[in-house]
Amino acid sequence: MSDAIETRLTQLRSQLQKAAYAYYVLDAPFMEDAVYDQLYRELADLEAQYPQLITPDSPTQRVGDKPASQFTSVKHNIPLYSLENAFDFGELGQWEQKWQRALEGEVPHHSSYVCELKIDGSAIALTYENGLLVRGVTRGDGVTGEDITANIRTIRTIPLRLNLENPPPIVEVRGEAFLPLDTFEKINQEREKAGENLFANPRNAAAGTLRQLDARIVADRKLDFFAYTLHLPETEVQAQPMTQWEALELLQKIGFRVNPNRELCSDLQAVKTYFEKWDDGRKKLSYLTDGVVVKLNDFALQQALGFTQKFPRWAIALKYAAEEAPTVVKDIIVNVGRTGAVTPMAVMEPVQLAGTIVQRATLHNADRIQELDIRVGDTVVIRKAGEIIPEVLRVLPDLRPEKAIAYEFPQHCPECGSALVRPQGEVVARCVNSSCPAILRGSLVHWASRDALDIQGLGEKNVILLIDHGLVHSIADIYDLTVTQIEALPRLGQKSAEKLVEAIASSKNQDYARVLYGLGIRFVGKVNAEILAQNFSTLGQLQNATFAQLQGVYGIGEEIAQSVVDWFRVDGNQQLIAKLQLAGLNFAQTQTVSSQSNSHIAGKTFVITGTLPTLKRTEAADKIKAAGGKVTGSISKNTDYLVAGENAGSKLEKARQLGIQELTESELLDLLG
Ligand code: 1X8
Repeated sequence: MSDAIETRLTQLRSQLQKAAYAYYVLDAPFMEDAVYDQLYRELADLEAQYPQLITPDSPTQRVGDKPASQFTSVKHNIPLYSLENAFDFGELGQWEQKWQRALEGEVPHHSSYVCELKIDGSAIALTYENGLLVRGVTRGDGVTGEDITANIRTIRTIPLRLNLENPPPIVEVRGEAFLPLDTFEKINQEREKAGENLFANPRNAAAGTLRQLDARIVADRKLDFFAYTLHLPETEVQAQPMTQWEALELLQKIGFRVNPNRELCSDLQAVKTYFEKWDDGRKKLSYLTDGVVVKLNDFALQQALGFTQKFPRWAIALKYAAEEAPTVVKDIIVNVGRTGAVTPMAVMEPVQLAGTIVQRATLHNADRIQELDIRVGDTVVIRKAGEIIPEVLRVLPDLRPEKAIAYEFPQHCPECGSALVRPQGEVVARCVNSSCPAILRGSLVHWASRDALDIQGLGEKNVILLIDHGLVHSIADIYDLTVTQIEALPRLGQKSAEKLVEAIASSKNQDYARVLYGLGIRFVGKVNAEILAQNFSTLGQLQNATFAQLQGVYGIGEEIAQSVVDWFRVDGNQQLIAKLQLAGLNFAQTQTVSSQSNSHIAGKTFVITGTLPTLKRTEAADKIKAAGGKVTGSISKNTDYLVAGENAGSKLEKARQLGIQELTESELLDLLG
């Protein structure tokens, strides 16, 4: 009787184990969920009836039922080393030279490299005795970790029994436990609802989960695991893999999930290709990675090289530039822009982020500050996405110093002291004093910027010098500057003064659309300035245009039309125009365009989207306009051509729906002749 039951129990366990391996590790399930559940229930029922027959590797034994009161410290049999980091290919090359020099005169010292993604999780060491999982330990300080066996057992991709015929007495497997991104988000959503502190990132969430005393909570959290190191006893001569590549294959065979995105690379060039390929590819993965682990494939060479005090000499982590980083807020300041808009900024301890050192991040506006409840002294997580200014993503309240006081948004402009205005329903506070030095500074920097009047040498530093020394009180004043005045300023010699005066003078030749853009009228960006210049060919016409006339222009909406009308109503702006006109700036559309016009392009409307292979979008637009074409920002039925580069998104889709002709950059260049 008991024999038949034991046989059935063994069968059930083995079937369920195989099914779970196929499901979790191979990602190739062969058993219906319902069938699995039914077999599982049969096993659980039998075990309830015959508790003396329960084995520790039974699938029912993943979740223990009693929370632990604390974890016990365990010394690792073999220390868990960390990896040396390389932040660029130069450092990777130095590492190669170093290990090759260390092996000079020894065994043949060529080896291929194994590249594996570096998982952003928690390192774990697993011990199997006679094939059974007996212990799971955190990395700790590398020498001593904590026994978290009960929690480890809840991870479905960690086998409780090795899939090996005659398992060696002891096997150690190492790898990375992590939380999949979707699980991380779900956990944080639930924590938010429950009013609990949020985890800063999936790595913290994984580490926090592994140290949960109640394994039932851990089981709910759906941790996962990738194995990457296998230690067999030295006596296991036949079974011993010779390379890292073989070790990974063996790990997978005996029941572990091994990251599939590994590659054998014959040299550093191939490593570089792998690294670059995965810089994009990793963004589509369901877990976070922060680099590539490069290891010498040949175990004989690994052994010959050994370890330094801290690292293996035969492996290195080539890190991707971080896009999120924690840092400490030293101060909260506000910046007054050229429109008078007041933007709060966090000044932080400098931190490496996406390849640059960052010490300021935008806080957007007063509402956002209140939402974050950010305070001086807080530890925050900042993020940089693309070229956008870094922003503060969240505050880590557990790390807040006791004395931190809530931030109060200023009531007065920090530059001129006048009261800030925040109209009802708007999020932005503004300084409305038109002679505020901050507004003049911002306006002049914009006037001189590349897409506006493009005045070389008139960047923010020199603009501040000119204003602080009382040489400039309005944009128009720069046209009266003399070499003598400028060379008297600190840090500006005769040569640069002459150059600057020359650059200012030649800005008078810039076309009318650039002048319009340079005026900094709200909502009149580059594209709208072009449209306005084309439809109102002198500044006089534009100034006299009614709201209805403006709004009647294709591409000019209500908001823009109103903003233009409002701008011309301001006395100060009228004075500015008068002075600029006197200085000789271009206030009319020049007609040279038609003399160079190209019959394929002239009068046609273009939209440019995505990344072009050689030209910047602004360069392509300049070429089209020089040939008499029009460039607008959005697709409509009036669009003639869409010039599409890489990563063209919704515009391409819309153009296809409307049947608009698409051009590649080279087709555009052909049309341009
Ligand atoms: C750490 C990690 C390693 C690997 C992946 N992710 C990690 N976080 C790997 O080798 N595939 S190796 C490692 C270590 O040795 N400290």
